[in-house]
Amino acid sequence: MEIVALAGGVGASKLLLGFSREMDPRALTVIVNTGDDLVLHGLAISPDLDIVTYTLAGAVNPKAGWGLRSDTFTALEILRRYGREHWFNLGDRDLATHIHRTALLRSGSTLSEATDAIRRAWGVAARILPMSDRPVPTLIRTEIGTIHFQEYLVKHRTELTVEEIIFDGVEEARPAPGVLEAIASAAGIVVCPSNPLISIGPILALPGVREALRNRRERVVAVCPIVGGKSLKGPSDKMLKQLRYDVTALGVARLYSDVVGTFIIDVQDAAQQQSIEALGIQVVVRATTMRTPADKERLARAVLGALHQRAQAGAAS
Ligand code: FO1
Repeated sequence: MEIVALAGGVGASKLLLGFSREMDPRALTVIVNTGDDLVLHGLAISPDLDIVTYTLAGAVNPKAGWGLRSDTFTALEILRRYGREHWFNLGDRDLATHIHRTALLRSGSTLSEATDAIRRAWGVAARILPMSDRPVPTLIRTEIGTIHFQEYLVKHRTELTVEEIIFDGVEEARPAPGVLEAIASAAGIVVCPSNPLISIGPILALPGVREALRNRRERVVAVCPIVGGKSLKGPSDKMLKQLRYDVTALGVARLYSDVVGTFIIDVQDAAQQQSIEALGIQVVVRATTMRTPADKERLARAVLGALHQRAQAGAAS
């Protein structure tokens, strides 16, 4: 069964690791947010693509969820000495990936091609697609002005107030080759438990993606990233609140109601089941926090189970 997953970074990659153990990873295509991408020190950095690749390769720093295991930060120290920006923690080993990606892009490769070369070098069997080959930086309007998402997240540690989220240039961008085709042909589509506003939001904002998902709504299963009114990972809760969305599973379900047929919510939020079902979404209640490898595999099995069920219902009707 060919599965497509829409993914951000750390939260998504935990579930993806579960999938890679519970199914043939060659049947998995991951469409990754690139709104977080930035250029620093002349290097093209794609945090979410790297988080997904390193995680599936078993090479991610397990504590942070980003960067490489056992990395050191000597180059960053020297960049600091030179008076260069050093708020974004680029590890020495991780730098090799950014140098390689930048060189490939400079010699004419697309981001899709560079991403494929990197995941092959790490021996990752799943297909990893950037959402677009064109940069679509996510900008955050705050009280100090409009800044790049990474500046909001890392430099300002999410302490500024989010007034607006801008996907810069998204109207002119196109989904990367294979993105719409993968959505159209997959047996099942998973929306990972990533930030709905700044991880899944940029993918959905690309011309044609939302419509492609709407056409497959019955086969789309999302895992809720909000549990008990809090983010599983990152600033989703804070951002939802500041932009006046409900910080609940129901609030996220409303954002996804046109594209998602099944929503997996946590046992803590079971009381919201009926209100979510009233949106025309089927609800599955499970333990969704992923701390251990067993948690990741259990949730992956639950998602695959829901997808199988929808595929069978589709075949029967
Ligand atoms: N996240 C941080 O919170 N602080 C960092 O200094 C940081 C550095 C970094 C370097 C490379 C990389 O691939 C990711 C990095 N991240 C860092 C994580 C990343 O910025 C975010 O988690 C994602 O963009 C959100 O999905």
